[in-house]
Amino acid sequence: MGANSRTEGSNLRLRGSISGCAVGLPIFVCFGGAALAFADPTQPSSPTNIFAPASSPAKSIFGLSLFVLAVTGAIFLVVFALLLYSVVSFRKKRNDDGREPPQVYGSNQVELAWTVIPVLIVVALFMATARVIALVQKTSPPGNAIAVTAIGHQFWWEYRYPDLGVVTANELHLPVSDPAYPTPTFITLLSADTDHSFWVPRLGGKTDLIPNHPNTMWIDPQATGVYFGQCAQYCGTQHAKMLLRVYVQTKDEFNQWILQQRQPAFANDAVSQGQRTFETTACINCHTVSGTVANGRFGPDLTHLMSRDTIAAGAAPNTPQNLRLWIRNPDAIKPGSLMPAMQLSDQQLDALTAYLETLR
Ligand code: HEC
Ligand SMILES: [Cu+2]
Repeated sequence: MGANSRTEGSNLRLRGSISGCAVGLPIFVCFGGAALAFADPTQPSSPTNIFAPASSPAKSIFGLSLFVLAVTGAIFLVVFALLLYSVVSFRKKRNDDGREPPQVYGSNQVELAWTVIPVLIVVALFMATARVIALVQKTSPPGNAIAVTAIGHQFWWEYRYPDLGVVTANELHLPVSDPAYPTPTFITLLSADTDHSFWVPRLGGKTDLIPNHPNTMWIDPQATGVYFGQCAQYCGTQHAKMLLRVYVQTKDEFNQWILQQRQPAFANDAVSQGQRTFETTACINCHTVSGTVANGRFGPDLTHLMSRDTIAAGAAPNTPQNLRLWIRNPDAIKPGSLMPAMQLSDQQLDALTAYLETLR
């Protein structure tokens, strides 16, 4: 499973720690976990570590969460200390006479203090949050920005680069952004069916993909590498295997990748039998292979299938065995996927796999 199983494992770990906080484990356990997680930001303990941001929006969200954590942590400590003091110091003593202690009513100082201080705290939190929202939701791309349209499908991602003439699926390639001369990527988020959510924790916050309601987000990844994420909105049975992979490359590598993706699929006589099978079955109703009769858009564009490390939105590594298994019975890899098993013979499967293997 290689890199892929790593992602899934770490997603589980991430969720585990979040729900741990939510069900109310002692709060200091969560604080401790958080402190450990960002002990060394250069070495993220997991590829989806929200405490190791690598892009401006993720960094400002991270900074804000630290600020909120510090403020609420300080409130917690003060309140908890006062509570502890009262419980210990005013507990029932053996020589208590049982009479009611003196009652205090209507102190203007106390009333003012506990009204004004919380209001100031809320205002400070509000201002800090509003600042980050304004930055994260910036809508005007600079001239050198990369434009990408991401379309959520049950259960895979379609990526279009309208200015560069490239269409691909599941593995998003972007150039690294030098903080001194940022080249951000502005992503328009659309959905072909239901509600999805684009979440690559190290690059930015979640943004939903909603049918008939285009959303936008931007990221400027500042270090090369592969960033993982996943659809963060329940969109159907295989939502958990709708993984995100973002490949951040140097400018040269990225330009190289774009040039290669622009090429139409080149015909190869050695696999003409597989190509014929592909072009005479329903495959072409759902898949595009540019330069051929296949122009379906229900499933991923297969023109450069072999340039991808995984198939089925990160559900399995892209190996000949997995490809063959996938075409024979997609449910074996991704139960409930929207690609049908086509009841092909072993010989057809071999020919088809050989053909797909040439789509570089
Ligand atoms: C009814 C539409 C439909 C038909 C017919 C169909 N597919 Fe698919 N195919 C899909 C969908 C949808 C996916 C994405 C599944 C997912 O990731 O959840 C897919 C995924 C794939 C993938 C993985 C692509 C990737 O990058 O992840 C391959 C390869 C593939 N199909 C090949 C074929 C072949 C070969 C045929 C014909 C034998 C075929 N498909 C027939 C809908 C279809
Ligand atoms: Cu989804």
